This record gives sequence, structure tokens and C-alpha cells, in this order.
Amino acid sequence: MKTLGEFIVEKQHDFPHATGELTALISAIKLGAKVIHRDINKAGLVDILGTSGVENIQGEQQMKLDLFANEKLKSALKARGIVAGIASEEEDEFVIFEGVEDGKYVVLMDPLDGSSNIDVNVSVGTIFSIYHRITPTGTPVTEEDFMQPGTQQVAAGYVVYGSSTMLVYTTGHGVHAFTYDPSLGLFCLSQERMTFPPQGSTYSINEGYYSRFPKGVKRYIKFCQEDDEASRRPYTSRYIGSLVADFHRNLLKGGIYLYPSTAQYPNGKLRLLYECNPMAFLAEQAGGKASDGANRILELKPQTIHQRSPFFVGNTSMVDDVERFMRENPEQA
Ligand code: P6P
Repeated sequence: MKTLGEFIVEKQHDFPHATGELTALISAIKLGAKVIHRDINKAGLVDILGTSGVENIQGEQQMKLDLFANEKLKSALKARGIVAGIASEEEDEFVIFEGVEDGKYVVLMDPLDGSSNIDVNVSVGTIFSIYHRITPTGTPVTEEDFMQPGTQQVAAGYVVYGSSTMLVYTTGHGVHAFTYDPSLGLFCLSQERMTFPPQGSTYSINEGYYSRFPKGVKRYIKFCQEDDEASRRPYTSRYIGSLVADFHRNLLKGGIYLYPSTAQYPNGKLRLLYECNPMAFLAEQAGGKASDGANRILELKPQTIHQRSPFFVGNTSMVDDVERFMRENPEQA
């Protein structure tokens, strides 16, 4: 058994340029995940179910646990003294950590993705994305530090709070998974260098919105449902309504997650900076692909912190298929 802490230190020796600070940063996220795990598993017992009565900048109801997770992760990250600021789905603007102007890193996060599932006991997740700041240390971070393309990520990962709680991360040297053992309070290595299986046969999309999808996506969905034994079609349809849970299953079993633009979300629903980019980094490190239907997600230049993007992520061959149908059917509806 190897713990997350031991693994990071071991890997740190493999990469002399790595600093102990990144180790401390991922440990802060580990601590936040343990606290969130504890409270998610009590959700039915204490007053943290339901909405907070507050809307976030997206106009979405903030769940009590969203705000709880956000605060716990913020305090864990600030306490390490190496993160100069964060951007979060739960924060209208980026947050400067006063007194940590020397921090070398910024963190972007979705503290509790899929939180509407909490009240119905369905898996949810935490998503994080780590960058070196680009403004000089010793000064407060600026928006510029948070507007970097996904290719600049130093590390990224997620925690999936499911039948077990798992932390999955990459620093650009493969994707590694750790399972939480609550009896020990430790995340233990469960899979090193995770990769997508050679061929995927699951597609994850909210087909209830079919009529609102671009024509290329509609054609792809029909393609998934056609009989073709050689390509393992018809594919299985699996959609949990929680990006982290759907992504995690597709990473293990092979598949593709799709959230296209729709009439309701003309730029897609998922946020580029703290949902698409970290999952795209992981996908590419696991031999997969992430696209907005035409472009590599990681190369998109962010314009605003909460900007959205159409998102197609999973086995490379499946994402290639979607891009082909989008090229052949450029009509929006
Ligand atoms: P819909 C959760 O709100 C989320 O951001 C993802 O985790 C999830 O895949 C998607 O939105 C679900 O959206 O519109 O299908 O309910």
C-alpha cells in the first residue's frame, strides 16, 4: 500500500525540477477532500442538504454543500502559504489571498460539481486546476494569472465522491488514482498511469435535450445507436448528470462525454477554466482527447473566468467521430 503523500514524494524525486510546494498544494486539496467526504456522507443527517437561498454568478441556486466545500478548500489552500489566489464556480470574481502575495500558484476549482445530485444521493465531485502565476510574486494576483490556456496547467485532477471516494490527478506525467480509506484517513494508490481502454463503447449525454443539439451532434447520437459489431455499436448510453462521475467511468471503461451547445446554453454549459480544462488535461494524459467540437480545449484562450464551452471528452477515436460529424453537418439545429 502506498499513500498519496508517499507517492508524490517518490515522484518528486523523479522530477528534480518539481518543488515541495506542489506536493504541499496537492496535500491541501487532499485535506479539503477528506472534510468534504466526511460531510457528504452525513448529508442526510445534518442541515447541509438543499439550497442556500443564494444564487451564484451563473444564476444557479447554490447548494449549502457547494458553499461549504468552497470555504473548506479555500481555507486549506490559503493555509499552505503558496497559493496567491483562487477562482471558483462559487465566487463571482477571483479571490486574492491576502498575505500570500509571494505564492507561486493559482488554483481554479469547481468545489462540488454536480451538487444538485447531493439531495438524491448520487455521486458528485471536486475539480481542480493548478497554474504557476504569471504576474511577479510579491504583488497580488491579477485576472491575467487566471486567464491562461489549459496547456499551461501545472497539475489538475478531481475527487469523485461515489461508492468510494477517489482522488485522480496528473502533473503531466500520467494520471494516477488514489482511493480514500476513511478508517485510516489516507488516500492509497489504487491505479498508476491510468489510460483509456483502446476502444470505448459508452456515450454520456443528456438526450432529453436532443431537439436542441446541433445537427452534427444529432447525427453522432444516431451513429452511436446504429448496429455495427466491428465498432461495438450500438454503444451503451450512460449519463449520471455529474461530469466527474461520468468522466471517471469513461476513463476506466472507455467512452465519451458530450455537452454540446444548446438553445439554452449557446456556448455550452460547462465552464472552460475549472471544468473543461482540468478534465481535458487528464484526458490527454490518459491517451484521450478533449474538444469543443472543432478545437483542442487546452488551446482555447480564456476571455472571462466563468466562460463556457461545448465539451466533448473521452477516447480519441470517439471525439474524432464527433468532430467529423460536426464538420459534415455545420448547421446549428
Ligand atoms: P444537465 C452539473 O451541474 C454539471 O455541470 C455536470 O457535472 C453535469 O454533467 C451537467 O452539468 C449536467 O447538466 O443539463 O444534463 O443537467
